[in-house]
Amino acid sequence: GAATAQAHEDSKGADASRFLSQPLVTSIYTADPSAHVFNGKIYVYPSHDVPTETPDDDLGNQYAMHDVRVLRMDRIGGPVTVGPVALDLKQVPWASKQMWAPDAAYKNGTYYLYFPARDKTKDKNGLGAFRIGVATSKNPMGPFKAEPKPIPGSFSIDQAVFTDTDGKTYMYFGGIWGGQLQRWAKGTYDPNGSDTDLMQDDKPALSGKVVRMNADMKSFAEKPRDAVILGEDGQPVKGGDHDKRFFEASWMFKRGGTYYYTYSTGDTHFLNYATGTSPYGPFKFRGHFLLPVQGWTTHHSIIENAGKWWLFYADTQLSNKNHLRNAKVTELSFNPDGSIKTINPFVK
Ligand code: FUB
Repeated sequence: GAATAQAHEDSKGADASRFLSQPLVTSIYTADPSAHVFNGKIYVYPSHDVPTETPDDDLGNQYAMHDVRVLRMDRIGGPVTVGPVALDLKQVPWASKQMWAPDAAYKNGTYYLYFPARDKTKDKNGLGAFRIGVATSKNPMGPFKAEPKPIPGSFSIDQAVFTDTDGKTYMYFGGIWGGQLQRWAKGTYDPNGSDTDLMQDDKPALSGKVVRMNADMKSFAEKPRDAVILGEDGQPVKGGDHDKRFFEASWMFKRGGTYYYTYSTGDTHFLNYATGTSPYGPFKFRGHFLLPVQGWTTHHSIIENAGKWWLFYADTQLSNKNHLRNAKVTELSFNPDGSIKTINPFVK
């Protein structure tokens, strides 16, 4: 509406010429863009960032999103349509606040929207536990109708749903610090647990999670497993290795027979990739593919379209504020050995 259309004018943006690519849209703030090709069109399911007085903290309380709006384009580089509200937090019976990074999937005539939000419990900080919800629609732009409860057995944030070439669907999810993954290290939720990580720098880092979905696309077929990332020494990456270890923002894609597990390193602001021969991993660490953007968070998706590979990502060009981000897209290229050419989000 008019209020959000004006939002970016309240803040001073950065010099546009410094950036490799420009925002997909400027009428609303968008982040964590999950892109998909449905029926030949490109749909992006981003977080819809909103202004807030809440100051920045390590829990991410400044990310106060309360609805989802979908972006659509006929081709990359073409005009982008901003959809109406596709799902509002108020329509989700179990959720209290912070509707974060969404994703979507299609199966048998139905579109599925997945999203994390805090439930109505209270932890030591007076905040809910993150859970993952699902909502359905016959239209990729919504409106979506939410299930009354979160996905049973789901927790933490940043789910990404991947359907393999054999038709099996997997959800990758999790995030440490504000995403609470560390509070699930023993299998159940500790509402008094750490606000950051396990604080065991020389032990294996916390892993993101991977779980196969049932055919209903609304439930897990098994207990979530660890998506383990192995370093050059063949051992799981250590908790203290902040340039390599998983923080949040899982995204899986398959190229040839190789599974690319991609993720953010959070406090060191890299997008990394690790590859394997199974959707469950383990995944060998390969490197960074996006250097730090302007802004604290970095969260992306990768798709193939019109014979090329594309990286959707976000920065804070329009606002210069961590919680008011703008999604972007740029081409992603591979070397003959399958490694990804590292992208610098700034003009050299
Ligand atoms: O957008 C809110 C949170 O910040 C996301 O869930 C994380 O990936 C980070 O971008």
